Amino acid sequence: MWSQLLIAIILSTDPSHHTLHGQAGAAIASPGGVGEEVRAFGRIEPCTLGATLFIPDDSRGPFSVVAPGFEPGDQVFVTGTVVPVAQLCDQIFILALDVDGVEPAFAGCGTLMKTARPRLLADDGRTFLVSTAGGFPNGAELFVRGIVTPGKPGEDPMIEVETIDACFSATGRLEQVGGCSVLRTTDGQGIALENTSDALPGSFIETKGVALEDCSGFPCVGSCVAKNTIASAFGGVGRLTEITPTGSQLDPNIVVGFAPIAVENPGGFDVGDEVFVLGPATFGINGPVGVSENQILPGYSGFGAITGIVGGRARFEDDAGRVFALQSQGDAGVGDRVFVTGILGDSAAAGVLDGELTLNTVNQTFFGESFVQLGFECSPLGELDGQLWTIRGLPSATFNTTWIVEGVKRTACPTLCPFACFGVTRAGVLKPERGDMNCDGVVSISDINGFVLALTDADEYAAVFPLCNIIAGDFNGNGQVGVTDINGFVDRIVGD
Ligand SMILES: [Ca+2]
Ligand SMILES: [Ca+2]
Repeated sequence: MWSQLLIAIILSTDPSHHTLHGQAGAAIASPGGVGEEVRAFGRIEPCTLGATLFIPDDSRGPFSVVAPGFEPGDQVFVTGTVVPVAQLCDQIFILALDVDGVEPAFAGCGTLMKTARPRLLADDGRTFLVSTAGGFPNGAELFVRGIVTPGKPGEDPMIEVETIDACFSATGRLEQVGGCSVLRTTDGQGIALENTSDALPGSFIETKGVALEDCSGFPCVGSCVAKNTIASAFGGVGRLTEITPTGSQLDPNIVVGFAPIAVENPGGFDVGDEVFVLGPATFGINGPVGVSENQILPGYSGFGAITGIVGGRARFEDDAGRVFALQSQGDAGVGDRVFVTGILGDSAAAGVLDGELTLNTVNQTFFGESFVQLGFECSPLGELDGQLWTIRGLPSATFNTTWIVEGVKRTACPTLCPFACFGVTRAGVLKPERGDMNCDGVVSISDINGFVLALTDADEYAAVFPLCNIIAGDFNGNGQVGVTDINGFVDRIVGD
């Protein structure tokens, strides 16, 4: 049975990249053919059943390895040979390395300190002696790569320097452009990367490495970075919900339903502002929890449709009639109803368009009814389109009720539950109780604004609460909301 499964997986494999944390479409590690010699810097990552993964910095692999004494996250230099043995790792078969040697290594940026012996104060807080300063001045920001040897008692460990160069550091989204892996930054620049490690196209990453002057070895034009390391970052749109002297909270909506994320730098933005945040992130079991040294720019999110392609760029018209040019259109085509987020920027065609959206996401949306139920640790679960989903972002977790939802089907879900995630962006209970004007399932003072709107401007009410039924404000049963319903509403709010 296992061999049949292995064959099935190999046959269904796209060898151009591998998915370590994806779901369906599991891939076998490649390239890196059997019999190939590997001598590479990289890092150790967890596998299952005690095995470990080696992820080289040269975009080969990953490979399963036996590396006693090393732990996930360790930077290493590994020598070995690819063998025709596959290890099941996180539901993916990974080719194994017959390891000749594993040595601790360092690859990263830091500040050169020219004391009696040159040292590197690494960005991760560690201090190393370096075998050479490479002619750089004191205080230089450098990218150093080499094998680490333990220091004498009381001394720092020593990096036997393999390369030492000026440090290049950037954060952005990994994209495939032709045959080229590019880091797309917030200013629109595309930087070709030598190493993409196990990062998936579309993911936000932080990379550190060496900026090359000659990029002729890369399959794309522009700037390029070699020997680079990859770390996960957070990039996305949300609303600032809180600003404190020590930082801010972001309620992110490209990742609908994630817990709020702590944002180190709120810039000049205020609570309630929609912003795009990008920076190195710390991650918890359910996704990102904090972003530091972040960029913060005006953000946008909205529902609408792709209306056409102009000059090679998709046009997006949102439900308010605003028209934007998109940097990328994802899998969506003209006419598709979508939910779009991105950085809101001025357009060169100002006056024609309402702006351009860069580093944007385009998700096709679902609109319909969902029965919400208890799923124990996966709660709440919802039925949509004949399938069970982990529901994220519902305004309340009222079980065994039917909601009208509009949102985004997400293939990856940042939980340990076996169901894919549905991110709710707008929701309303199917049959709101009388007085529940925002149709969140409960009657409270938060319904007052909705009632006033229903009373004064039914069209505006429908625009602000597109999933709600205005008839929830009809207390005297005459089929419409009017001044004769005010007493009933007030009685209901104050508890009769
Ligand atoms: Ca309500
Ligand atoms: Ca009425």
